[in-house]
Amino acid sequence: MGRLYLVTLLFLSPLASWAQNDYDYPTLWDPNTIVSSSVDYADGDAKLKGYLAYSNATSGPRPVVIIYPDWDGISNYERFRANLLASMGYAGFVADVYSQSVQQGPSIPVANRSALMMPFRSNSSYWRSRVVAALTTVRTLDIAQKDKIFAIGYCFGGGGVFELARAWPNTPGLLGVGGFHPGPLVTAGPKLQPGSPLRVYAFSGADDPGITGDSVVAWKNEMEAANGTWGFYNYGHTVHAFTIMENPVWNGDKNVSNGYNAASDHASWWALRGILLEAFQLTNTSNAYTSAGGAYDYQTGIAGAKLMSA
Ligand SMILES: *[C@@H]1O[C@H](CO)[C@@H](O)[C@H](O)[C@H]1NC(C)=O
Ligand SMILES: *[C@@H]1O[C@H](CO)[C@@H](O)[C@H](O)[C@H]1NC(C)=O
Ligand SMILES: *[C@@H]1O[C@H](CO)[C@@H](O)[C@H](O)[C@H]1NC(C)=O
Ligand SMILES: *[C@@H]1O[C@H](CO)[C@@H](O)[C@H](O)[C@H]1NC(C)=O
Ligand SMILES: *[C@@H]1O[C@H](CO)[C@@H](O)[C@H](O)[C@H]1NC(C)=O
Ligand SMILES: *[C@H]1O[C@@H](CO)[C@H](O)[C@@H](O)[C@@H]1NC(C)=O
Repeated sequence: MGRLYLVTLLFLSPLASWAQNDYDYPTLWDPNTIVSSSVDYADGDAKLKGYLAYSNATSGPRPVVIIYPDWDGISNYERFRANLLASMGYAGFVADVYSQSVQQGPSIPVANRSALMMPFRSNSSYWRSRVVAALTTVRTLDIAQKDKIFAIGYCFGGGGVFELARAWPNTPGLLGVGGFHPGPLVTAGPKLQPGSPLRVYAFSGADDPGITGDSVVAWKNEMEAANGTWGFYNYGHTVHAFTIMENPVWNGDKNVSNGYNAASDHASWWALRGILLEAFQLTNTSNAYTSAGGAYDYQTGIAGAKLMSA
C-alpha cells in the first residue's frame, strides 16, 4: 500500500523497532456466520500460511475467490476482502506469497517491502510457482468447488494474478483473474498463452503514475494476441492503491501517487461481483439484465439475495 505518510513516519520515528498497527476494518457481515482459519501449505521449501473464510449460514462446497496481497503481505486488508467474499457465499482464501518466515502486514517497514517483492517480480518462474501453489491448495479444501475458482490481487498481488493467468494451462480449476491497481502489467516471462479460456481483468487508476500508456498498450496487445476474454477498467481521478481505505483520500495532487477513492473502490468492487456471477455461471442467462446481482444461492446456482452484505 505504500502510504506516503508512512514513509514520513519511518524517518521521524525515534523508535529503534518499527511498529505500525494493522488498520481496524469495519465488520460488514454477521460475525456469527463467518468461519475463519489458517491453512498451511508449501511451495518447494517455502512454508506458507493462507487465511480461509466462509459463511456457515449455508453448507457444502462453494466457489472460491483467492486474494493475493499487496507488498506488505497479509494484513487486515486482505482478511477484510476475504470476509466480505465469504459473506456473499463464496470461500475467500488469502494466499501467502512471502512465507511464514516473514512477519507480514503494515509492520513491515516501507523501506523493506521492495526487497521482499523484487525476487518475485524479477523471476517469473519463481513468481508463477508461488501463486500457483495457492490455487493447487484451495482445490484440496472440502469447502471448495474445485472447478470454480477466481483470483484477485492488489498491487503486487494484481501483478501476481496476471502471472497466474500466464501460467495457464498449469492452472486447473481457475476461471479468471482480476488485478486491482496492478503492477506490473507486463511480464518478462512467457506471455498469456493463445487459447487461454481465462477471463483477465484489470482495475486501474487513470492517474496511477506506475501505469504508463505504453504498458497499457502492451498489456492489451498481449491479451488480444491470446484471443481471450479480457477487460481494462480505467477509473478517472484515481491513483494507485485506490481500494485501500486506510490510505488518505487522494486530494488530486498529481505528485501524490497513492490514495483512496471511494467511488472507484465501490465501482470496481461491484464490477468484480458481476464478473464473479458470470464466471461462476450464477446468473440466469435468459434473464441476465434483471437477475439480482450480489449474493446467490449456490445450491440452485441462481443469483438471488440469500446472503447479502455491504
Ligand atoms: C528491514 O531491512 C533491514 C536491512 O535490510 C533489516 O536489517 C531489518 O531487520 C529489516 N526489518 C524488518 C522488520 O524486517
Ligand atoms: C527463477 O526461479 C526458478 C524457480 O524457482 C529457479 O529455478 C531459477 O533458478 C530462478 N532464476 C534465477 C535467475 O534466480
Ligand atoms: C478467437 O476467439 C473467438 C471467440 O472464441 C473465436 O471465434 C476465434 O476463432 C478465435 N480466433 C483465433 C485466431 O483463435
Ligand atoms: C510537483 O512536482 C513538480 C516536479 O517535481 C514540482 O515542480 C511541483 O511544484 C510539484 N507540485 C506540487 C503541488 O507539489
Ligand atoms: C430465468 O429467467 C427466465 C426469464 O425471466 C425465467 O423464465 C426462468 O424461470 C429463470 N430460471 C430460473 C432457474 O430462475
Ligand atoms: C456458525 O453456526 C452457528 C449456528 O449454526 C453458530 O452459532 C456459530 O457459532 C457458527 N459460527 C462460527 C464462526 O463458527
